[in-house]
Amino acid sequence: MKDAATIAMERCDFLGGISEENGLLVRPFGSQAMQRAQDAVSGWMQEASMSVRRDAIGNLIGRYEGTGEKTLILGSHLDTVRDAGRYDGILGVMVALACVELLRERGERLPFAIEVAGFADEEGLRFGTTYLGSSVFAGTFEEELLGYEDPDGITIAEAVRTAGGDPDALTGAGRRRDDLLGYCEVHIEQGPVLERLGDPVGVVAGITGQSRVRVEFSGEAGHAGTVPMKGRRDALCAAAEFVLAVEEAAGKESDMVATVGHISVHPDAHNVIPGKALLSLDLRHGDDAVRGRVLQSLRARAGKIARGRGEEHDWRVQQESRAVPTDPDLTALLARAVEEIGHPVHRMPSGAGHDAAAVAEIAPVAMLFVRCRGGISHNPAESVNREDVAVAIDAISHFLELLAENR
Ligand code: HGY
Ligand code: MN
Ligand code: MN
Repeated sequence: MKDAATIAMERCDFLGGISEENGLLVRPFGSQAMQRAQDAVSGWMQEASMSVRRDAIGNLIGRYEGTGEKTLILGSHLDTVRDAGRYDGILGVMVALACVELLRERGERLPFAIEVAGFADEEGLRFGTTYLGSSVFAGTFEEELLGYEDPDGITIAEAVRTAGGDPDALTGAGRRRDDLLGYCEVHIEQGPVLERLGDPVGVVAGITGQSRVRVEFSGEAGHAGTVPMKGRRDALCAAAEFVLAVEEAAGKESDMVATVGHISVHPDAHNVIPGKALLSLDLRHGDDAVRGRVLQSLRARAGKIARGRGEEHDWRVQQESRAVPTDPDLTALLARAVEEIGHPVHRMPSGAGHDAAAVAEIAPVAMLFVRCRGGISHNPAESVNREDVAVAIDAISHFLELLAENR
């Protein structure tokens, strides 16, 4: 009989093979690949005696009934970045499912129901936003996002409808705070700290705040061979100057990170001076006031660069997520569970965003990090080992027992 950690790892491998493109793992919101992945997870949930549903935005939710009224939510996200690893998000859903399967094998029912959420969009790959799935779950979805378009001009509303959801029901689909005991998410650390400490798992103290901005510079397209350098209004040069300004600004602030992960030019031809350059800005810090100050200074800098080159620029904040501390009581119980199964408790911040940040709007949240090799993530080389996954399953199973004792 295979152990729970081996099964969880094998399922991550299987889901890692369900991609929208050949040759790399990419599973965006509302894609065929997401549908196929959810169908697989739904089957495993049903085998674990869970009822399964998809909510208005397409989050997959499996429910294991308990004997009390309240519900504990476990889970993470099933979407990925582009050229992703197979554990970011997915491992959290598989560990949650493994814990329910262990209860079912023992024929055990807890004094609360357990729901395992496979959120439909945490990365925001397709629409540049983040927490689309968990924000609907938390009742904080902003209606203005419905008009956001993906690179093919398809809006979120259209994508939700095509995937079988109901865009008109997104703002009202939030769960009731009173129904929920809390939310606990297991996620790979995506950093090197646990590996350096030699700890299999870590307890998350808080999740960083982030700003996602769409910045576009507009100059004048022209012939690469005939337009003299003096007087050009090259949009890509303005963007390049801004990218370095971002790196410089973040480097000056301790614990700040800033990334331009996407850039595209128009008309994107070897012999044409770029008339437009569109880039993404991802700015993060644990203190929202510091993040806000740097964001404003970068906005001013973008304007100054554009004016200095006789160009225009467009600055559009796609989304802001505040820094979120995890719930002290739930986190203390999770730390106790880790300690009682014999592992050191290392409390640590999360530089990555997680669905827990969105669900924290309606429920106490706690997070458990799992060591990952070299801290590598958002990269196909992402890797965890079976023993650490087994520790995570044991920790969450014991956390459930402690929570049940307290009911
Ligand atoms: O970007 C993040 O922090 C997360 O992976 N969505
Ligand atoms: Mn991620
Ligand atoms: Mn993630």
